[in-house]
Amino acid sequence: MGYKVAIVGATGNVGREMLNILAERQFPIDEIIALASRKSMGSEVSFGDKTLKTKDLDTFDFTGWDMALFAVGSEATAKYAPIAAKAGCLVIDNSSLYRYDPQIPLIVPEVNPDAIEGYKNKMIIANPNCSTAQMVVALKPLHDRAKIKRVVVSTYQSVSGSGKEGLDELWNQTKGMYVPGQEVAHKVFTKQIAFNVIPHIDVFLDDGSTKEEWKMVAETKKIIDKSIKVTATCVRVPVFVGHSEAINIEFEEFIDEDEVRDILREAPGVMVIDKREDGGYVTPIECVGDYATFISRIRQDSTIDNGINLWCVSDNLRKGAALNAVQIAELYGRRILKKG
Ligand code: 11C
Repeated sequence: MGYKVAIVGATGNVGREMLNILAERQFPIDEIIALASRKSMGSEVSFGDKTLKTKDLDTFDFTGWDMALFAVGSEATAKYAPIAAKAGCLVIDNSSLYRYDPQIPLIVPEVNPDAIEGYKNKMIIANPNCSTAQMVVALKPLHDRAKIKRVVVSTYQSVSGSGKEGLDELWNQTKGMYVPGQEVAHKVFTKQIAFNVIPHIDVFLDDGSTKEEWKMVAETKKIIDKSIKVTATCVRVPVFVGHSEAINIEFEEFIDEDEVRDILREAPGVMVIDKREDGGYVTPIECVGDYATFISRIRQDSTIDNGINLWCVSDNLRKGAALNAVQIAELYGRRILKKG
């Protein structure tokens, strides 16, 4: 016996990955439905070796459905998630709408699985921002050993974080550079992204940081420990898929680089690739389609007492979004619904 699962926003980058991952992981499904806005209705999406025709989200009745994985913007989530939740269907939401609501659990299953019990509050569970998800998977086992005081992180985020339009802009702008008269102006991004980097993701806040940077701070505190101080600089880079992060960690207690490597080798969801030689580290192009968060370049930071530097790479559409949502669905099935 399996579950009845709805994918909301099935035609987007993340919705399609959710379907791929549910099929890959053989999630126990009795019935699946792909939902989309009326304008995408009828489009076809793949689910394993099957093809699903998307149905109209607007008229869908969630009664009797176990869970709905939402991969739409905050506006559509605000409209439809309460309808699904009210019908008794658990919402696993990939937007940022509910993440900071103290009543709603924000879950990375390798890090804070026990937070699942909070599903009862509103029948909604939030999925974190992609740049947070991969970072907390690496930080948690180290925090458990030596207590983290402060994290300084710089991100190198791929354009797929901006959706299909971001992917198209990088592709067309790059091609256009070589064809006189076919140059493509920036639209999705605030400056040219081809052959460039842009230190700006999401909107600016009053203190000069961006909302993407603020999300990394607030979400790390909510998922791991509110005492951890985080300062972030988030940068968009001309990479299609895969976010990278240079992370500097200051601990309460001394921890040496070999122990960090050993702890991370054993940590769930983490893969350590760390050879001190040419190419002995992971780059974003190598993480595409993978489930793991890859850690490389682990080394002592000798400028502070208890410091470690590391490099962290993951597929932002998978661990950063669709995979994490499916892992939450698995956790909810295993711990709460217990079917099958
Ligand atoms: C990006 N991290 O790379 C963003 C995308 O809060 O879920 C995901 C935004 C979010 O642009």
